[in-house]
Amino acid sequence: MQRSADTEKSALHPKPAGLVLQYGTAGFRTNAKNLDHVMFRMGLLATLRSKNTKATIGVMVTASHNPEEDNGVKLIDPMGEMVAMVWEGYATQLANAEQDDLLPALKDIIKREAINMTQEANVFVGRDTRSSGACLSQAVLDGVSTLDGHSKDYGLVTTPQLHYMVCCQNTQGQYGEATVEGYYRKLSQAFIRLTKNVPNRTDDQKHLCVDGANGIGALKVREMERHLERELQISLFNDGSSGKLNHQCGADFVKVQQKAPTGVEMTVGERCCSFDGDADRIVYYYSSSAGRFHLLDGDKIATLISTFLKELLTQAGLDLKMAVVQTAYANGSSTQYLENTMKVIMKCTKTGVKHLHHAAQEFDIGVYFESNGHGTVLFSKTAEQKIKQLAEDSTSSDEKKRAALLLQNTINVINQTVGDSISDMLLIEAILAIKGMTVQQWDAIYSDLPNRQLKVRVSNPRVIDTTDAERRAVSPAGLQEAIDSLVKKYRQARSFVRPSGTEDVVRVYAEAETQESADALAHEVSLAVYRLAGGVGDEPKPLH
Ligand code: 16G
Ligand code: MG
Repeated sequence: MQRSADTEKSALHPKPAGLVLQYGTAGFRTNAKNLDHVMFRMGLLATLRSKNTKATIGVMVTASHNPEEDNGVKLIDPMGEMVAMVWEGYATQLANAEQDDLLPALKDIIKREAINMTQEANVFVGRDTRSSGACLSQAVLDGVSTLDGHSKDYGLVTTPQLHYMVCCQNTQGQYGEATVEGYYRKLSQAFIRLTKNVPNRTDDQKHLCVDGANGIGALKVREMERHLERELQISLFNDGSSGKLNHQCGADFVKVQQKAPTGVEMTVGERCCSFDGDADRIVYYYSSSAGRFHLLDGDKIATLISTFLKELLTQAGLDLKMAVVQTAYANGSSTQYLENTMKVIMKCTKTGVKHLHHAAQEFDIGVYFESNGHGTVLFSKTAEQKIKQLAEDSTSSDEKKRAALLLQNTINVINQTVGDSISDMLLIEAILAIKGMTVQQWDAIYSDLPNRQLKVRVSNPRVIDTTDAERRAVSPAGLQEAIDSLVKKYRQARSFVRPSGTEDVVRVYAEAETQESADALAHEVSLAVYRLAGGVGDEPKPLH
C-alpha cells in the first residue's frame, strides 16, 4: 500500500465511520452489510501473515450457525489452525482503523512483525452459502491483490475443508491433496476401509438421516456421497433447496432447543445428525418409542471416540498418552464417566476451539469436543509413527496388527485441523459399525445430568472476570460466593457464569439432579448476575 492507486483501492471498500468491531472467539461476525471493508482488510492482513510465516494462509467467509443476513470471517494459520492470538489483535486494529488511518495501521503491523514485503504471499479463500458471500469474498481477494499476494478462490467450501486445504498446501501434500476431490477421496477411502469388513451390516445400519442446516454441509455431503460406495446411505434433509439457512434447523438449534429440527422426517429409533451452517459442528439424536427426543452432543461423541481409541490402543499394546479435552459446559456425567470409569486423562479449557485445540496438542492423542458438537482428534507425530510401525511390523500378532490398521484408517478419516461435521460423521458411523452398536446403546453409556443455559443482559459483560477455565468468577466481588451458596441448595449441582465471546451478554450454565432444580438454579444465578454485575432491562423471570 505504498502507491496512491492502492489507497484508491481501499477507498472502494470504505469503512462506515465510527463502526467498531471485535475479532471475537472465532473471527468477526455481524450483519453482512457492515463487512465489506473488514473483508478487504482481512485480505490485506492475510497477505501480511503469509509473508510473515512464508506459508499459505486461509480466509473463510462465514457466520457459521448465525442467521443468513449475517456474515463473518475467520483467518486460518499455516497448519490449518486458528490464527495466532496476537494476530487477532492486529485484525481488530485493522478492521477499526478509520479510512485515513489504514495505511499507518498496516505499517505498524509490518514494523512490529518485521515483515519482509518482498516475500511472496499466498492466500486461500472460501465461503459458505450465504447470499452475501460472493461479494464479500471478492473484497478479500481485492485486499490480497492490493498487496501483490497470490490467491486461490475455492468458492463454496465448508470451513473445515478450507482448513484442510491450507494444511495440505503447507505440508507439500503430505497431509493430503489440496483439492476438494482429494479431501473426499482421503476421507471416504479411510471410511470404506474401516467399515468394509464389518460382518453382517444391514442396509438399515448403514442408513443415516442428515440435517444439512440448509447450508454448505448439505451441498458437500451430496458431492461426497458417490465416493462412499453405499457403505453409508444418507437421507439428506434441509439441503438448502427450499428452507432458510440455520432456521429451525442445524446443530446449534438442536443443541440449544433440545429438540428435533423441522424438515427432518424421523422414524422411531432412527439415527439422525445435524450439521451447523459452515459444517464444523455435529450433534446426533433419535426419538424413542415414547416420542421422547434424545440428544447425543459433543460430550457423548467424545466419549464414544475416546472409548474406541482406548480399546484399540490396549489391543495394539501401544503405550500412548491419550486425553480428552472439554470446557466447563461439558455435562458433569460425561466428565465423571470418562475420569472414573474409563480412567482417561481429562483437561478443561476456556470456551473456543483454539483453547481446546492447543490443550489437545500436548498429548500423543488428544480428543477434544465442546458440548455444542465442535471437535476432533489430534495425533502427535510420535503416535502416528508408532502406529505405522506396528501396522507394518511382520512379527506382530494378528490382533495387534488389526488394531494398528484400524488406528491408521481412523487417523485418515479424521480432519485434524479443526472440528469437521463430515469427518466426525464418518468417524462416528465407522465406530458404531465396528462396535456393532446402536444409537440407543451409545446413548446409554451414561445419562446426562439435566441442565439449563440462560443469558443475562448487563451494561458491560466484561465486568465478569473468570478463572479456572471459566468455572469460577473472580469479579465482581461477591458473585462467586453467591453462586457457591446457591449451588449448595441442590443435589449434584454445578453452575458457572462467563461473558460471551460472540454476543453482548453474560451466559449462565446450571446442572443438577432434576430439570426443575437445574432450571431453578439457573434462574437464581441469573438474578445474582443481574444484581451484582449491573443488569439492564427487566429482572430475569423464573422459568416456571
Ligand atoms: C464460537 C466458537 C465456539 C464457542 C462459541 C462460544 C470457534 C470456531 N467457535 O462459536 O467454539 O463454543 O463461540 O460462544 O471457536 P459464546 O462465547 O458466545 O458463548
Ligand atoms: Mg460453525
